[in-house]
Amino acid sequence: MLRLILIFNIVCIFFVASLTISKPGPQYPPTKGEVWPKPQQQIKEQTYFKLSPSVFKFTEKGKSCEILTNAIERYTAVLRSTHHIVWRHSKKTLKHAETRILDTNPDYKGTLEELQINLSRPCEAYPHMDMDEKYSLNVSAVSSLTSDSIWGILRGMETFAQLFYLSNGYKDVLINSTQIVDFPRYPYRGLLIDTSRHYLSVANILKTLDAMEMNKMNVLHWHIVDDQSFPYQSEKFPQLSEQGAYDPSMVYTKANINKIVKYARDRGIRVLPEFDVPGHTRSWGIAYPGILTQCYEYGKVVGLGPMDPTQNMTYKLIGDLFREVQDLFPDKYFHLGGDEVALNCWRSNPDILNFMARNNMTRTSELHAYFMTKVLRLLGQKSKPIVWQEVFYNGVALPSDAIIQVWKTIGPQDMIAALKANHKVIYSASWYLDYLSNGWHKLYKVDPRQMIPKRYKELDLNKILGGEACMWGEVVDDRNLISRVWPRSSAVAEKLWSAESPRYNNSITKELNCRMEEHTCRMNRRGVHAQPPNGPGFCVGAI
Ligand code: CP6
Repeated sequence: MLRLILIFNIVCIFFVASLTISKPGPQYPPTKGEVWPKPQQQIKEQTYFKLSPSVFKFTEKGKSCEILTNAIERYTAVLRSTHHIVWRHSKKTLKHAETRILDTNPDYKGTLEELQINLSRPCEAYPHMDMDEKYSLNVSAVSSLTSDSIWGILRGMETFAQLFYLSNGYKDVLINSTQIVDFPRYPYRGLLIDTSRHYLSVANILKTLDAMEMNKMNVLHWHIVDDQSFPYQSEKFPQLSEQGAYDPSMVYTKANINKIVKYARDRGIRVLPEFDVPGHTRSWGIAYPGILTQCYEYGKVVGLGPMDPTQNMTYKLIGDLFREVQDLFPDKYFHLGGDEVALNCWRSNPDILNFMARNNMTRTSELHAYFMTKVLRLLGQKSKPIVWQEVFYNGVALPSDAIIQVWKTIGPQDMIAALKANHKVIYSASWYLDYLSNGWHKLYKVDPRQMIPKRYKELDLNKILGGEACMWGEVVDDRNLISRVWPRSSAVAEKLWSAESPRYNNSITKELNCRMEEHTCRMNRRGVHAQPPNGPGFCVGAI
């Protein structure tokens, strides 16, 4: 009898559950004109304006520069294309509970004529670690965007574009009266791309930068070469890519890189180059086998491993190559990699063991430290180093301004260790996009500073500069890059920009889902083919 009741209960639960989830229409209707990532402070009123793209203009009231004129051109096009959705749908009737807002509505305040842009200080040439991204935006009868910095203006223009929403069955583009003061929670909000495991076209990298701009991310970490291919075309060492690239067409020329760096700069995005040494360098060894270590098994050479730290030629090539790269990438930081070094290959090589003995080293981790110390010196004054966490753990004497990138532990331990040693850190362990099980909610539950237990009062949490979503390229090429990265990286972007988020509950989750639904559709309308975030739904006007 008890069993029967239990079965009856289970059947009932299933029945009720299936009744509640099978409503027609989208499960999470998109919000209207909500900004992603959410601004720090915002007041939104009921009153609203209509966009008429033939009337509306951005006007420059303060300082100006090429970055600003380019941004005005770009966002004018965004507003026009939003408006094009209107005429594409102007013959359709209202659907899915759309309400009609009439011009006679007392909340209607007419058409929006202009946005005044008040930049109070001259533009900087390139974005940088300490860039000021704060802005104030006021949408009213006289609308204005104010910032001390061109980077703040760029962030504010993106916000402004996102405040518009389609209404009246896609027949109108509206914007509510709004006051926003906004600034980032973390200064470093990065995305890693890997162009060695699969080549990514320049066009696709530019598309990625468009998407980053829409999410207020500010660092493209370009893991440009690795074991599998060497697509960087060097002027000093052309054989590296002639022999190490997958195909002669799959290279990045100096002109390609200049274009990417400038495109990024125009969007307030830094391009951080990574040349990962001494591991992950197998492709360098096609043209220059002498710089790699011969690995031994049972007294025989079985292949090539990490760079050979005992050869002067290794450092000569690295030094000359890095100087060239430093001239090409204006960023103050340079990522040296230093992860996953096959120390057992070093240990297998009699010449290396000999070198270690001569230099009083007993462990291969000391050799790793020796190598990194020499490479750090090769960087000179021109760049500051970023390294993967192993470099720190293997005991390299890192300069105080070096940054440690944590990738191994989901928990806070590795960050705590680096902070205790007074280093700055970037966190990425929880934000690997390779794992398809990392859905956007899982990524959204992470906040690097919040992870540090309160008892570590002595740690300076401002030394956690931010984090990075990592899109390693083993199973990612031009065909699936964008939809794998977006909108999952948008979750990371909001955690790194917006104020600390409240604990999850049903209403917060629903609001989050609806905002994410709108943001994903917005990216698709602007040509970024992000995948659907929440299951069943629809997006009108995607291109
Ligand atoms: N390539 C390089 C990789 C990874 C790392 N470095 C990596 C390791 C583990 C996972 C994903 C990526 N593919 N050069 C480690 C930083 Cl799960």
